[in-house]
Amino acid sequence: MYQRGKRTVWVTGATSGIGRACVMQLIQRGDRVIALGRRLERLEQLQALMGAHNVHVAVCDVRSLDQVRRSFEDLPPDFAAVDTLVNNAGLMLGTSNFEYTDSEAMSTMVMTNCMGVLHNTSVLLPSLKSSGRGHIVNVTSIAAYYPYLTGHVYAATKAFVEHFGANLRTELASQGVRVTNVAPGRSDTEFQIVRAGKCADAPTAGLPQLKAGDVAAAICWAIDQPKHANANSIELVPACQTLSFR
Ligand code: NDP
Ligand code: 8X3
Repeated sequence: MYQRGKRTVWVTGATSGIGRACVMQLIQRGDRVIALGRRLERLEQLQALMGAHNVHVAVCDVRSLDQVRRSFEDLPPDFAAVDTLVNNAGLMLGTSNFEYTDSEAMSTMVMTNCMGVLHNTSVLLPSLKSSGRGHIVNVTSIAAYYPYLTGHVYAATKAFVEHFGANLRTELASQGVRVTNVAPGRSDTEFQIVRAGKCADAPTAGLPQLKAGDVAAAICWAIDQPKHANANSIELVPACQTLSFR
């Protein structure tokens, strides 16, 4: 079996859901992880669970290029040689049609889902390149491919990341950096709670969902591919999630 060697992985959105599951699976496979998010208490709990020698944590809002840059500059030596970036932090806000969506929610989605990916990618890229085996995994969404009611801004941010990843791949392929887009469907995380906010029910309440660990396993699988192979994109949905009618 292919032995991929120990990696140093930067995971955004590690305080919950897919990001947290990803941190745990990577460490269980022997990797070192830098776990980022805004909620310090959650990060400290994760570090206590997984061990400080395995996981370095950093409070970082991905909307701020300065915070991303500082988090990278402050890495302890054991964690400084980052070769893998998982652009996972993201959110959807609101359950209404576009005309009832306020501009603050729109801006938060664009800044987090689009600019967050650009900030982390630009700060980490020199390290990924110099590692000689860099890998960027973007967590997008099936919303990037299949339109749905109330998807509007969120889905468009995920389409942005899909195209950014696919285009970035063309310039990085010759520089030893792989790019994978992972597009999950409905997953059992805090995503719908964040999305619905004060609303009682998210539109997907009660529907079958993937587990966060299912998506994390797909991310790990992509990272595990031998150096000569790249998983360009992975679309992973609950077996019963239909895509034209939801
Ligand atoms: P969660 O809400 O459980 O996790 C989202 C993570 O993003 C949290 O760790 C949160 O950390 C972090 N985050 C949000 N805003 C910021 C910010 N400004 N700066 C830094 N971190 C931030 O949802 P998921 O695990 O489901 O979401 C992970 C990714 O998966 C997202 O990109 C989402 O769009 C995508 N996705 C999710 C699907 C689902 O059904 N769950 C389906 C398809 C895609 P904190 O609040 O501590 O900063
Ligand atoms: C969200 C995808 O299917 O939960 O990214 O709306 S879905």
